[in-house]
Parts: sequence; structure tokens; C-alpha cells
Amino acid sequence: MNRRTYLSVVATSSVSAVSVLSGCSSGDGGGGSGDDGGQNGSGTTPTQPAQNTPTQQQTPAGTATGNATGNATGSGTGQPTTHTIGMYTKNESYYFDPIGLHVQPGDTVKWVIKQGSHSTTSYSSGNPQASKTLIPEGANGWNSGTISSGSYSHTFETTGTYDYYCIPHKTLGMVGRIVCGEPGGPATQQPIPDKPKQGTVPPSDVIVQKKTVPYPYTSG
Ligand SMILES: [Cu+2]
Repeated sequence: MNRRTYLSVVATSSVSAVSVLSGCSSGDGGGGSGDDGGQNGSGTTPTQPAQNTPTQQQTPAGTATGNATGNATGSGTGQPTTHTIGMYTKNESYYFDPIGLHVQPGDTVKWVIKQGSHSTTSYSSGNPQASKTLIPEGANGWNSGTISSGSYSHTFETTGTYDYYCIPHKTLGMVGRIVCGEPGGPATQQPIPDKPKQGTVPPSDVIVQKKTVPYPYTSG
């Protein structure tokens, strides 16, 4: 600062002195600071890629975390899922397919008419022909009523085993079982009163193991 002030004074007072001194100042100041800046800059620049490199090495670690999350979602413990069960009239049989299904609390089951007219109706008090309650204590039952097209959906919140049937075809063995989370409740303590035309209703633990049990299910 003082030197520049001095140079300014000199420059004002002497042209020849300005030429000499300005040459020196531009060489020392401009060149020097230019070199320093360049070195500092080039020194700083490798430092930043060096910092970026560890950051990029941390990124694969973050990717691994993402994979773990993806696996958790894939195993059905993540976001709520909507499952589909078909309702069929085929070959003189009336059935739900899959007949057994494992869901997680918060999941929705959507029953879809594939052929014929059917209902999806839980074994629970208030539903027609439900002689006994076969859903967990405190759980919500459901009844679509008989429909001949479209679908009916129910969301499961309470863990346990749910048995259900079709009103028109209950006595013909159109029944199904859903396990929400862990098996439990009266459906695990007594047999379902209506039997499928083919095979049996899969046990709760089989449903948990297989996730989806197609119709018909025959053990062994
Ligand atoms: Cu039916």
C-alpha cells in the first residue's frame, strides 16, 4: 500500500522513474502474485479432486444403503402393497385364486371378478351365513355383496389370520384365507367350516412361507 502510494507519487513526478519502477512493480507484483496465485490455485485444485475422490468413494457406500432399502421394500416390509385375488367360475368350480395370501399391515387386497358373480365376505358377525367369527379380535370384517363385474378392495390393519367366503358359493367351497403379518386369532384355532371343492385351505404358516398360494392347494 505504502509502496504503491510512493510509486504513484513517483509516477506523477517523473516519467523515467515511472518507466523503471512500473517495470519493476509489474515484474515483482504482477508476476509474483500471478505465480503465487497460479500455484495456490493449482495446489487447491488437486486438493479438491482429492476431496471429491473420497466423496465418490462414499457414494458407493450410499448406494449400498439404497440397495438395502430396496431389498427391504422387495421383501414386503416397505411401502403398502395392493394384492389382487381373482374370483372365478370355471369348470363347474367356484374359487378364489390365490386361495391363500400373505399381506402386511396396511396392505390392500383387491378382489377382481374374472368369471361369474361372486362376493368376498369375511367370517365375522353381521355378515350373511357367517356362522362363526374367523378373523382376529378387534379386526374389521368386510362384505362386498354379490357383484358380477369390477372389483372390491379391503385394507388390512390388524395382524392375524382371516377366513372369508363367497355368499352364493359358500356351500360349494368358495373360500379363502389371508394372513396379515403373523398368524393368529380364531381361524388358527378351529377349522374353516366350508371346504374347497379341490384341495384344502392352506394353513397359516404355509401362507406365510409361500406368500401366495394358488388354487387348488393340496398338502403333501
Ligand atoms: Cu362365488
